[in-house]
Amino acid sequence: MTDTAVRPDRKASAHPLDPATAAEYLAGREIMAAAGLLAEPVRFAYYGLEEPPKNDVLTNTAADRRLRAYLVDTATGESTDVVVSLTDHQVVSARTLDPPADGQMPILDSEFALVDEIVKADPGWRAAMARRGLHDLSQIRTCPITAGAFGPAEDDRRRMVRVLAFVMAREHDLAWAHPVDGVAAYVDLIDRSVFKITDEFELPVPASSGDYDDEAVRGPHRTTLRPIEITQPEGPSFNLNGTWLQWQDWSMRVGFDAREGLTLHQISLQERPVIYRASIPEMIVPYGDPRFRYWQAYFDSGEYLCGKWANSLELGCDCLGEIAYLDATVTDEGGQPRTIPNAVCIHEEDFGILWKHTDIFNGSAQSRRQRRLVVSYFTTIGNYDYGFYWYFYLDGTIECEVKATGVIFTSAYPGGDHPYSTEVAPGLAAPFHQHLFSARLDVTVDGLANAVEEVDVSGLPIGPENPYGNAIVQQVTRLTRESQAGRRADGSRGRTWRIVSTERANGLGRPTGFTLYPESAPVLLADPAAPVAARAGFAANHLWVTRYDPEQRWPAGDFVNQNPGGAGLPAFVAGDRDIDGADIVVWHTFGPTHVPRLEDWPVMPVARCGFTLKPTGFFDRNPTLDVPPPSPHCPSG
Ligand SMILES: [Cu+2]
Repeated sequence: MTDTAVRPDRKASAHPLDPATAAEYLAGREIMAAAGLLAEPVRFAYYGLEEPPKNDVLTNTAADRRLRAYLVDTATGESTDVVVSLTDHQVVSARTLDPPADGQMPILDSEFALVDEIVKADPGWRAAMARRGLHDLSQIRTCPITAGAFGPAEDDRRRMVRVLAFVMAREHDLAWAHPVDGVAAYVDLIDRSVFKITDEFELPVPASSGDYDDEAVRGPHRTTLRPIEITQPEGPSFNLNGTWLQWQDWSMRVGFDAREGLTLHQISLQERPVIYRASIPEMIVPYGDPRFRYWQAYFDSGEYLCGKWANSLELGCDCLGEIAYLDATVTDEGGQPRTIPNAVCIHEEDFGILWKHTDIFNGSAQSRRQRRLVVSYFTTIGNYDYGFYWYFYLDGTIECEVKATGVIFTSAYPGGDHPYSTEVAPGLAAPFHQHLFSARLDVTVDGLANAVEEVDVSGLPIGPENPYGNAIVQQVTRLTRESQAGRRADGSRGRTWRIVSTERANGLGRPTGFTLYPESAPVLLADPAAPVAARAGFAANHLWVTRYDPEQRWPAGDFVNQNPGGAGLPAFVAGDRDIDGADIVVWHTFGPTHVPRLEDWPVMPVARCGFTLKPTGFFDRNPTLDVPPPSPHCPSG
């Protein structure tokens, strides 16, 4: 084993953007307790750093260290959004939500077990299981799914989930292979009762095993793979000092939040600012089966909290080579700190050819190797696992890649040519769905004054200036106001969005910039009048541009769970602020529409999606001419 763990220097001094420490969580908890906010049975649905405003960080005047907590009284449902100052030892604000208008707090860890108890004690649900021949409740796994907001109004006033069931007949069986279809229990988490059961149809519980680690299912392990070892005998080329990460021309701070997971701060290239803060603060997975499960759609960040479920990564298994890990500190619902060891993985990778040319005139034959710095984490939200990867390349390219893997959500296949799902195993269906992520890019390309241009390419028709019809032009449209900047990608026009500095010019006198290259996959496919479309307004467009506002952090609003809709980006742009030459935030929706394949069952090979940012006139030429040949024996003449 050549892998070694590179440990960060823990003695580095604290920075205002460093994640909250265990001691800080405890100190904040004491302030809330002293203020009477933590009477039993109040629970923490979220607890994390409330970052100082950008200007305070940039001017080194961020003096106040604050934490934010979402509190839920599990007996009354009262929900309170609290900010405390650790510096001043006091509660800064405590706002009680009006859930039908504001939304509910995210799901609590304990609500998973609670739901199982409530459902299994309910005579109506037991009868629905018994009608399907399911009498041994110890073999049934319940799956609580966030409820959305579909009315009637008396339902939307409850803190509730809807519950589907799966059969797990023996230890280590894969329950997702055996969905109990047609029936759902609606559970009030405060009353602790099943208040409604929908029982629409009965289909046999699919029987084929999906236990992908059972030799009877997978067959014997193949024996033909020889070892691959990654060695860096002189160590990696990056430096990690506390949360400060520096590699080649790049530098940034690495943060972590229980809700949005990995956050990157103050990303600079050759000491020129590029992005003040980059993260994936929201995602939705809406399912497309219109029958009794029409409500199935998860906002994994806003409703379940992606960061809280981060995996501890294992050297040689999850990550290969010279790895530096950062632990993440989150809290349990009592507000007690919990460390996730090795939550963030940092390493360097060879990435094939950087540039190469054999010149037919001067005989020079040269090639250079590309490398990238990788900062990543993996989280498990129910059946799916998501890896969030940020790549930084020698040539200034930034790439964000999300790796979706795990187990697809299943139902029973009704037979025939069911239009909304794929039959992936006998009698087992996987409904069509989307995974739509929202990236928040608080851009600072060469400073705070930025603007966004939409750039399309097209050919021109034959005419006096273009007699042979071969002309290719760019159409550049400046997006000057928020109302104008809700945009969709267009692959047929090669549409990109160029973020330019309105203050700095390159050597040729043109604005320095970075271009966002989208993947142009479909945005939200739900009807614009659908309840889910109101709640996932961000997913109606690939691009949004807003004026920076420290309050505007969450694309689907602060409180996503059971939010009635309209929060987040559609509300942010309602003021139609000027975004030309301003301190702006670029928001990008991306992700696949997933029509499951048989090959996605029983565990799904990684499906990737993401976007790319490339320097565009940020440099005056290829910034990697100084990269030396990779090895003395490579031609360099
Ligand atoms: Cu999927």
